[in-house]
Amino acid sequence: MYTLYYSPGTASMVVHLALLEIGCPYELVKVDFAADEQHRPEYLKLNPLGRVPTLVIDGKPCFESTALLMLLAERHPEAALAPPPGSEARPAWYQWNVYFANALAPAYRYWFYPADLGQPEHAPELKSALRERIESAWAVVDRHLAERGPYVLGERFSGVDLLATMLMRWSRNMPRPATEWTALRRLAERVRARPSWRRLYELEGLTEW
Ligand SMILES: N[C@@H](CCC(=O)N[C@@H](CS)C(=O)NCC(=O)O)C(=O)O
Repeated sequence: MYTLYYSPGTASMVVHLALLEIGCPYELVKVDFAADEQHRPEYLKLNPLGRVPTLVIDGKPCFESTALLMLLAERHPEAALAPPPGSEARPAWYQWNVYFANALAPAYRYWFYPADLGQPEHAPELKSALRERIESAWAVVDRHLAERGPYVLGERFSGVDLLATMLMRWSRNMPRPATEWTALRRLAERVRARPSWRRLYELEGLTEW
C-alpha cells in the first residue's frame, strides 16, 4: 500500500502520475504549503528535508521524486514504465532519469527557491546563469528527441517522459518555456494526452498547463 504526500503541481506530480499509470491503490495526503505543513514536526519525521514528495511504502517513508519514479517502475514491471533490466533500452532509462534529476531539477529548485542560497531574491547575474543552465539542458534533450524521439527512450513511452513533462511544465512562465523547442513540445503534447495526466489534473485541481 502506498501513501503519497503531495502538493499540487510540484515534484510530487511525477510520482502521482506513475501511480496513476500503474493503476494500483494509493492514498493521497495533501501537504499545505500555505500553512507550512511541510515543516511541521510530524511531517519532518517522514521527510527530514521538509519537501514533497514523500511516498510511504508499506509503512516506510521514502523521498526524492526521481528515485520514487524508478522504484515504482521496478515494483510494477507490468506497467512497463521502464525497459526491463538487461534490455537494450535500460542504460538510457538510467541515463535520462539521472540527467533530469541532476542537470535540470536542481537548477529549477534554485530558480524558484532563492532562499536556498540565503537570498530573498536572486541577483540578476545569478538569475541569468540559472536560466542559461536550464535552457542549455533543455536544448540537449530537444536535440536528442529530434534525432531519436519522439519519446525520451525512442519509440516507446516510459516513466521518464512523465518526469520530462513535469519539468517542462515548470518552465511555462519562465522567459523561454521548454515547449518553445519543437521536439520538446511534441513530447509534452503526447504526455498531456494520456489519461494519467488528465486524471492528475482532476485529482490535484490543476488548471494551467
Ligand atoms: N529533489 C527533490 C526536490 C523536492 C522539492 O524541492 N519539492 C518542493 C516542491 S517542487 C517542495 O517541497 N517545496 C517546499 C519547500 O521547500 O518548502 C525531489 O525531486 O523530490
